[in-house]
Parts: sequence; structure tokens; C-alpha cells
Amino acid sequence: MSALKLYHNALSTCSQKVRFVLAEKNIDFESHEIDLMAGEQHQDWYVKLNPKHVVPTIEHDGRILTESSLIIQYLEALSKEPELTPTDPYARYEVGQWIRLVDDEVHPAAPIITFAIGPRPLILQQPEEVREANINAMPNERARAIRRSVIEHGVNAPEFGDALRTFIKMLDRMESRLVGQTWLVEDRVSLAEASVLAYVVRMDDMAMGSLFDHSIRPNVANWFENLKALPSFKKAVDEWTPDFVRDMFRQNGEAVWPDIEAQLN
Ligand SMILES: N[C@@H](CCC(=O)N[C@@H](CS)C(=O)NCC(=O)O)C(=O)O
Repeated sequence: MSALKLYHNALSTCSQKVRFVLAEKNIDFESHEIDLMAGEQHQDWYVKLNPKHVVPTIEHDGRILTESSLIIQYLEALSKEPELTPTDPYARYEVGQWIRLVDDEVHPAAPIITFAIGPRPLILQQPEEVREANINAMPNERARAIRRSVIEHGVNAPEFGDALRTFIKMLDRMESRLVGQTWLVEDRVSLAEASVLAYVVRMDDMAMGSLFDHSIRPNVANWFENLKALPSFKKAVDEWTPDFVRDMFRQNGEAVWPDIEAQLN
């Protein structure tokens, strides 16, 4: 296979999704990290590759591909070993449902959950003009308004409750689908795992793991333990997550957990 270049960010959920599929299929890639905190995604050269100012993007065979869900399906077609899409028509449909759930509902909620907790204290320390310049460079007006709101109000932002419920709805769907089986579809690792894993990781990193501990959602708890034991997970997620970031996110998550818990009922 010809060389593949991945523009990505160590901590971005969509990048974790693509790296997981690359790792499952043992596809080597040339890494080009984009510094999202510094606003590199808004630089002209990158916007030419990805007009939405987001990661990931891949460059392969002289072509540019964006949109993580389309990228993982491209990788699936590119390399069959191992197959991450079932052959049974209904099982394929189910994989598609997980992909759609993430694209339509879960991913749009993710920046709300993330920026209300993880990097928020760091962003609040930035000079106001730096913070504002980064927000103003985002191409979507609604996304800019939401980003301002969650940075200002944290988990008490009006947008936070709905985002939290969206994540919990995903956990509930996983919990019922995982009854009596280890993996989400046909009981083997598939693009369904690739699609949802980053959002469970995000909750775990931000000290929200009690939402899926063994006493609350045991099937998700087991699924997550099995997932974390996969070499592809270690390669795609753990190896890219610096300990100091994990510690910082966790501490920030612990500090606001009482406010999050108060929104659960
Ligand atoms: N639909 C896009 C969404 C990509 C996306 O939202 N990427 C985030 C990181 S996970 C990003 O680059 N955000 C840039 C920013 O927040 O300015 C995909 O699936 O690739």
C-alpha cells in the first residue's frame, strides 16, 4: 500500500477513531500533528486540505480525505485484514447505526463535554485576545457561541445538560446491546467499536467513569476493560495520551463532578 499521511491531534476523538482502525489493520502512517490549542487547524494551508478547520484529514494516493466516519470506511475498503464490517446485511446495518449515532448526536455533544471540563482551566489562563482569536477563527457561528458559553460557564453552561444526556443515551444503548456479548455487533470488534470508543475514553479521562462502572452499567464496564486490553487501543489511544494531560483532565473532572452529578436526576 502506498504511504498514507494522517493529519490529526493526539487527543481528538475523531483522530482516535481513525488511529484505532489504522492500528487494527496494521497500516503505517506518516503522522502530522495539528496543534488545536494553538489554532493550527485555522491556518490557510490546512484549511485548503480540510475546509471545516477540523482534524482528521488523510492524504493517500494523491487524494485528500476528510470526515472520520468516511475515512474509516475508506480504510476498511482499502485493507480487509482484519475485516471490521460484518457480511450479514442486518449486522452491517447495525454498524451503520452506531456510525450515524456518533455523527448525528454524540460527536456534536463532545466539544461541549470536553471544553466545559478538560482544557477549560488552561484556556481560562490564556490572554483573552488569544482565546477570542481562536474562537473567532472557528468557521461556524453556532459552534463559536457554544464554545464561548462552555468556556465561560463550564458544566453549568445551559448546553451542558443536553450533551450529558446524549452521552448517557449512548451508554444506555451500549448497555442493552452488550447483553450476553463482548462486542457491539456480531460479537467481534468492528467499526462500531471504532465509532464509539473515543467518547467512552473521554468520559473516563474526565473522571466520569462512574457512569459506566460495574454496579451501574456492567456490560459497558466489561466492554471497556476488553477494549483497553487490545493492542490496537494502546497504539491508537494510550500511546498518544500524555500522562500530564490525563492527570489534568482527571483533576478537572473530579473538581466538577458534584455539579455534574447534580444534573443527573
Ligand atoms: N465530522 C468531523 C468532525 C471533526 C472534528 O470535530 N474534529 C475536532 C476534533 S475531534 C476538531 O478538529 N476541532 C477543531 C476545533 O475545535 O477548533 C469528522 O468526523 O471528522
